[in-house]
Amino acid sequence: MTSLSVGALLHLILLLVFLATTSFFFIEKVDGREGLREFDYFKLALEWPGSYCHRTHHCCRQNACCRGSNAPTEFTIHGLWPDYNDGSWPACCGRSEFDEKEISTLLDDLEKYWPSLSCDSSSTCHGGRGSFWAHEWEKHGTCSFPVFRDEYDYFSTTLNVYFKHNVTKVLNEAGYVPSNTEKYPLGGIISSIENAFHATPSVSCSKGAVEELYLCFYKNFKPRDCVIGSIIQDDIYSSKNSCPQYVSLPTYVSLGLDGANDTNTWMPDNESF
Ligand code: U2P
Repeated sequence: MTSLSVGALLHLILLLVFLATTSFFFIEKVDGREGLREFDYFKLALEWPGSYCHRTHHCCRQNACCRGSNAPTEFTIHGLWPDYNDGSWPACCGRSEFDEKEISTLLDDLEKYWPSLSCDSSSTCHGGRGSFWAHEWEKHGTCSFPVFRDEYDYFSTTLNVYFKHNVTKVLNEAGYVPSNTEKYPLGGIISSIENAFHATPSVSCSKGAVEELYLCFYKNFKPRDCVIGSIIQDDIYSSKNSCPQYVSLPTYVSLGLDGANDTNTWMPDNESF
């Protein structure tokens, strides 16, 4: 009787340990809402429009690649991502849905510096689809608690951090100017950012062209390295995204919504008008 109780007790303890471990894993990696541990640092992800816009095969109003002479020619914002030091990150941490009214006073700046470079709508955390901003706020912004508590704070601070760290200007001043013929040493690009901001960025490429550049920050927005020791803080050096030793910063000529006159790659997307 006593030995049976001890055995049952041991089973119970093992079951409890198992449940505690698996539910922790589930909450942290899958659900990403309650019980989530606080993130470690921020990553500001910047997109190079010259690379992204080459993927635009049809035009629509929401895609900044379609703005003709007003299409972006400098790095634009992809998002401000709360990340963990182990290379993973939380996602979809809030139940509230994106509300554009909360950031109405920021819309001009967001259109200019944080535009969508695609005609596709983005997934939201509530099973639907929405704007690029809705996706970024719901997936990443809601996980940046307690640094940000609302949408306005998240978007306005991200814009300010972006304005304070002008990567395009730093690269231009170092001679890394947009070109469809030049190739630049990746090490030189990284060093020029390091010299300007005193922290090491990371870079991702597609077909030998810079696609994204990441600046990393402590929670107080002081710059920090994106790479700590031997741990690379994202998957940028995976075979899929790795940059070669020499990379390009391609330019892109946008024909614009009304300029799709004689090219067969630009088909106005009627449902978007
Ligand atoms: O890298 C592919 C996508 O994974 C998400 N990502 C990547 C690195 C990181 O540190 N944090 C992070 O969230 C991004 O997803 P998105 O915001 O585009 O949905 C990134 O594009």
